[in-house]
Amino acid sequence: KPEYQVAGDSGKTTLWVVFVIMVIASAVFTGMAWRVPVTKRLYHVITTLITIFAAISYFAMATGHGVSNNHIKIREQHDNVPDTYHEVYRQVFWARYVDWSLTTPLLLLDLSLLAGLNGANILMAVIADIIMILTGLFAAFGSEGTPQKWGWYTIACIAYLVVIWHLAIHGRAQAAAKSDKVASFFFAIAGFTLIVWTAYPIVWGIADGSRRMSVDAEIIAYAVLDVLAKPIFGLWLLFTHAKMPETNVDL
Ligand code: RET
Repeated sequence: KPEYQVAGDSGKTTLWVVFVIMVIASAVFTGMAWRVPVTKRLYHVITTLITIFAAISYFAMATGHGVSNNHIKIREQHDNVPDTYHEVYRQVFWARYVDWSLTTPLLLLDLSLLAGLNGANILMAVIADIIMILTGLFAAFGSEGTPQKWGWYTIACIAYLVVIWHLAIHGRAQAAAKSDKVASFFFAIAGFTLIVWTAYPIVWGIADGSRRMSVDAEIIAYAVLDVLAKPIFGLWLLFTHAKMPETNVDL
């Protein structure tokens, strides 16, 4: 008899709570955009799109639509009798990957504009980021729990290192060239981003990868990270931008 790993009440409630937080954040960021001239709204537009995409994805997950029951077979070996298989169906929320493939590039764009990164480096960081999310999707679905999924996971982690490289090395150098204030703000907010983002592959490895975390715990862990990575990040960026004219971009 197969085992079903599915969301319970705490997971479902959490999905709705985060949906509401993302809607409120989108409204707040829109209100903040309206207080500045349209030529100074680039960070506002990017940051609002991030929370709107997250709200849509959380709505899909909360209503039970952005999810699939992923089948895996775990082989059990016995002495002198044929192997048996333990079957597990675990809910995998594919809506997250749709969300991440759009929102993580936008988050990187926010950081890149703040640093004053050049076009070539921005594009390379964004493409590496998209490769990270798509290979993460292959890891989640591609291989019915076979070891190959860790191959995809490894490729995703290498792509993540490329993202970190562009932001940490080139981003920091460019920010330092702008001004001391921009440099220290970039160091703080990019450092915060690095810590929060790095928790995602850790949660993935424990939950989706090795199925040692319940679906509810997984939902709650990602919920905390998503609120930090999107609304909290956005508030910090937009409020600091308002006080720091050096962060303006001519685009
Ligand atoms: C996966 C699994 C494969 C290995 C790696 C991953 C990284 C994911 C990251 C996600 C960041 C998401 C954010 C969402 C917005 O709020 C795909 C989990 C490296 C870094 C910031």
